[in-house]
Amino acid sequence: MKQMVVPAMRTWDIFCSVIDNYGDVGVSWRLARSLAHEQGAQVRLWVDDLTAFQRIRPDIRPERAQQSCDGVTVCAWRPDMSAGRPADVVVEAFGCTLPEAYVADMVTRSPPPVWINLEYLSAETWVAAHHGLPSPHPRLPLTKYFFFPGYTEQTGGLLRERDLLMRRAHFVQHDVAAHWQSLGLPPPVPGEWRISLFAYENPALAELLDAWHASAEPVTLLVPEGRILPQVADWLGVPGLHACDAARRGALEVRVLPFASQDDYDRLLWACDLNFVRGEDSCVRAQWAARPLVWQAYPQAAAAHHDKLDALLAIYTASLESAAAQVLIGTWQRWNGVPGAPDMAACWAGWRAQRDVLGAHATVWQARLADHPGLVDTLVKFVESKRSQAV
Ligand code: TRH
Repeated sequence: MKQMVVPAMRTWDIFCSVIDNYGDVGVSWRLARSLAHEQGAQVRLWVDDLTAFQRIRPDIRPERAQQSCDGVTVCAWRPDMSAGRPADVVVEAFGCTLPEAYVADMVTRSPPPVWINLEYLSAETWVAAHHGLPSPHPRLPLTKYFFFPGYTEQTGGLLRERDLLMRRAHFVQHDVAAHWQSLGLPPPVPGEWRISLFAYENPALAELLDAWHASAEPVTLLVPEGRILPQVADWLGVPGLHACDAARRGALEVRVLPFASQDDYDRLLWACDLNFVRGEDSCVRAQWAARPLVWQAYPQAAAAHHDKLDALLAIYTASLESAAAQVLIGTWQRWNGVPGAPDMAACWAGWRAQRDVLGAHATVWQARLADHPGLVDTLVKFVESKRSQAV
């Protein structure tokens, strides 16, 4: 019997519209880069806001219609764009809606491209039931598939470059002191906390800074430029804060860092004892950092993000001993405005008491996540299965 030959899917078009912040382009970029590096794919990444992209990848030139970056062809997604022949695989990141003309061109390919809608990450249990579902186009002979990242094998997995854990382990062993030096900081003194803070505006910030101000151990707070800075400045009683500013109040030293490249931000997460992260991508990176984290979910209407918060808390704390779990849950809830959560003074006392337990758990959690296949491998397998059905 003749074996069916499935054409290789070498070309990928990834479309990303930047709504606000950096998560959408951050995730799309990681996906594009890994497909090119690890799968030998020819990837075009279409982004409608290259200035936002440049923040996380400083060598991007926003004025260019097309440029090559780390093996990926980065294209400006403009209303007048002409993409030419659609790729073998088309990824619509976060339901960004493809250009109509491009969709019309997809029909002219036989078989048509495999069309993926890459969804937002959530640990909620409904995700497994929705992962991989088809959505036929209402008029055209095209099917779009919903691909959900997630924390279980019933989902699309988490983005993780193949060499990520190795690079991190090498950094932790050899490069942390040099990293602090590059940020203008001495090595930490015994007992000191080095904490990174990446956050949206947050009403719980002042009481958290109060707790660190009064802390028994020194706290060095590293704040990359961003939306939280005006609130930090208010608390310090200064008119404003800029990159490289520093201030000390009690046990707390605040250092403002220039917004880093994505790769440098990873290194900051690896180096710190505790990371406050927000949104989606930094939350995952903090988990790969094997350091304790406090997550601020992207705020949604009717507090829908509290369900996401609860879902991640449930799996993250499932095997954590009760006292440490209570500290983590209380802090995440307070940081996300969940009514009835303990105040930050109580939370911080808990962190001090549970420091070792929470630190060890972060390592265990990272290893557990690493047992699952990564998102890129899972996506490629999924796409191959859809293509073989189509030929
Ligand atoms: O920027 P975000 O708040 O993005 C959010 C979320 O992704 C949310 O799900 C989405 O709906 C909303 O945007 C529109 O948080 P996130 O996802 O952590 O993305 C931040 C990116 O910025 C991440 O890739 C890390 C990167 N980063 C740097 O490159 N340098 C830095 O100094 C910092 C602080 C972050």
